[in-house]
Amino acid sequence: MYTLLKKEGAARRGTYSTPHGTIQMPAFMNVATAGAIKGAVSALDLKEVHCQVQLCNTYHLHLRPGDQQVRKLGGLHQFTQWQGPILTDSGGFQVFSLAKLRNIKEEGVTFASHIDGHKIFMGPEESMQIQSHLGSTIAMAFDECMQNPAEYDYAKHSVARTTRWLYRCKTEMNRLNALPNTINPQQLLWGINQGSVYDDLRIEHMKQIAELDLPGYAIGGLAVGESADVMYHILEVLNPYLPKDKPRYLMGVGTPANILEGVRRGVDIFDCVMPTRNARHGHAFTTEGIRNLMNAKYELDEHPLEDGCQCPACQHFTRAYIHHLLKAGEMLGMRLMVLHNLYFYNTLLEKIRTALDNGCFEQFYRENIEAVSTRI
Ligand code: PRF
Ligand code: ZN
Repeated sequence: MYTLLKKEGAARRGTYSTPHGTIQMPAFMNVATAGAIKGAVSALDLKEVHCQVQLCNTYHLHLRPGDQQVRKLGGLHQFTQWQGPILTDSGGFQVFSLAKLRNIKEEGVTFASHIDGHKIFMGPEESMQIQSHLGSTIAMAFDECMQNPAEYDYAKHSVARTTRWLYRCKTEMNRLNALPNTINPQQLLWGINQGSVYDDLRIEHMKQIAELDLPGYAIGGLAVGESADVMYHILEVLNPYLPKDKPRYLMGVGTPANILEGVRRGVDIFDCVMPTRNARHGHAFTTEGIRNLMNAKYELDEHPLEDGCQCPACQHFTRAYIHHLLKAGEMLGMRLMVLHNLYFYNTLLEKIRTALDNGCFEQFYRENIEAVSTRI
């Protein structure tokens, strides 16, 4: 259940209670695609970096190790040892971005596995069944995330199908939650808004899916190649149509600046591979900007990644050491970078929440929006 605590402009401070704990919002989800954060980070580390919620992927876990296997092992919470909320993405996005040779029909999507090429069918029912086996806290609806740019006529046709898929997801989720031996009989289904870059399609779709009175709504199909301004515009257009008493999730977004802009336009929760992916390439996020630890200027630098940072990496290790580890291809270099970046993202959201609590989010936004994207 979502509780709105405070508003500043369109920005919302709220809480979302789930059977696996309460999420303080706005929040950032830490991406553990195949049940682990890339960079050798476990659920035990996630606590240290102030993570509140973990995101896993239906598509990846279905292919490997298989959702039936995760189910036999007690579900994702037991399997990964993360006891807090877990959101699983439906496969709707990964099928379109990763799989080869896909064929979309009314029933669902046939595609070839990116691992060994074998043919798989996934539709709304299959996606719900897999997510039910995984036992996540929140299951995402099975949608089509269109390529950008998408033709208007194609987008219109696709969104209508995504709506029909949502009805099927809801029916199937209700059936699965009522079965005996379901891992999480209180699994929550969140809907996903699509409509490419077309205001009218976005609004029409949002109106339709809001009628289902789902416990949460995501905005999908953004950050897929359109400009940031187009993304912000869609958020503004959708704002009046998003249910006020439900959380709003902007899928796959984004940079620290995108997050500040998203919160400012009413978004409650985000996920992104950026903190982990950039860490693996040597880029550390800091409040002063982005630091490239591969740079030779850090060879003898005895400062932590960020002065004053309380993350597990910065409390002990120097830029010089991490620079060396990255150069030497030591896994520890990546791991320390990932811990720092996740801590940065999670505490950025903490600072945003504190600013909202104190009625000074606009000031926080103005003071940080430039710095977070500077390269230093
Ligand atoms: N749909 C789903 N997952 C997603 C997206 C989407 O549109 C996006 C788009 N940025 C990221 N992850 N199901
Ligand atoms: Zn740090």
